[in-house]
Amino acid sequence: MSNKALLVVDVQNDFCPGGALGVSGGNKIIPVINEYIKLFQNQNLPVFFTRDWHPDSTAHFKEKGGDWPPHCIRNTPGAEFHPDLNIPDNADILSKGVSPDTDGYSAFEGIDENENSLDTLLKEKEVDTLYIAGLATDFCVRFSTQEAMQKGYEINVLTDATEGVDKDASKEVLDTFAKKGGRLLQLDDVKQELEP
Ligand code: VGL
Ligand code: ZN
Repeated sequence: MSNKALLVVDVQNDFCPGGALGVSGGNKIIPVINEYIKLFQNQNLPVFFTRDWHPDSTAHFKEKGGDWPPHCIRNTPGAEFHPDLNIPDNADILSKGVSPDTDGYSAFEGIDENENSLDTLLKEKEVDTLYIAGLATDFCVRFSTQEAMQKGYEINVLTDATEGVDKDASKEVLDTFAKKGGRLLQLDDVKQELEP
């Protein structure tokens, strides 16, 4: 039984340079993420993708008291996954921040097209260990990782496959996870773990 899964958070146009909330260097991690995807696929391990998927008016946006300019409005080009991201046909995609009164920072708030939560899908596949990549280190990756730890998952943050809005804050976020027992890994570490 597989117990490891890859979780790719919010690699969408609006979080990449040129997007509404572009993370500087956000596109540079995509080739590395594609390597992780290949690695997990080759071992028949599940790969999950989240996407920020907001309505056009939401309490998450500044105009309604939130923190952010409009971004990742569902069914717009900014909300699409970055075209360089290799999404396998059998991947599970979870949409989050869908309702007009939530931020949806954590992947665990996401639902798939059948309204299954991430936690349900992970339990179904007997996943107990997550490898987490994506954008942004100091927001959605952080909240997703925190919630995964709270829920009892073993967590590995892929430091060469995540990028933050605030680079110093992102460093601190990673340090905090390491202190709490999460592991910080890079592609070579994961290759050694997964490839027999
Ligand atoms: C995110 C800010 C606003 C993220 C989402 O995916 O990290 N950040 N919405
Ligand atoms: Zn958002």
